Amino acid sequence: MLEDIDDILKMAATGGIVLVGFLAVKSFTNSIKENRINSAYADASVSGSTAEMARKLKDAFDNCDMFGCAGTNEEAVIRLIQSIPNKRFFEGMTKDYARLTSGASFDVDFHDEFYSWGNNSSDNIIYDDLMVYIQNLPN
Ligand SMILES: [Ca+2]
Repeated sequence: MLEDIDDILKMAATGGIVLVGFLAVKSFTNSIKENRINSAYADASVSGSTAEMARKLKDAFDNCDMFGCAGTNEEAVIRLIQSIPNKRFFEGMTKDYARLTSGASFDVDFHDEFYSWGNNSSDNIIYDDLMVYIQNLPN
């Protein structure tokens, strides 16, 4: 009986250590994630950078101001995509987009922003046109 209690205590102690270890690792990775996002935001303040483009596209997707969030700012998205000079810049932008959003995919978000209201809408045509534009970017 005493041995059983001893085992239970040992198990509880081991569980506690595992939990503390887990929480320590979690808080460590969270702080790394925060630092990454903060440095991405610092990069996004550099005019003409891929990070700035990523932030502007994210802002246009969300289209929020102090009064709330309106629907996607399609005109801004079109203008921004059409100002991307080449594939290399686009790829850098998608990496920065992930850094700014804790790992969200630009491609998935971009698709969702324009395809969320069902098929056959004019939004889909805008998306398809912009995808053609992106695919035809020079390297
Ligand atoms: Ca939106």
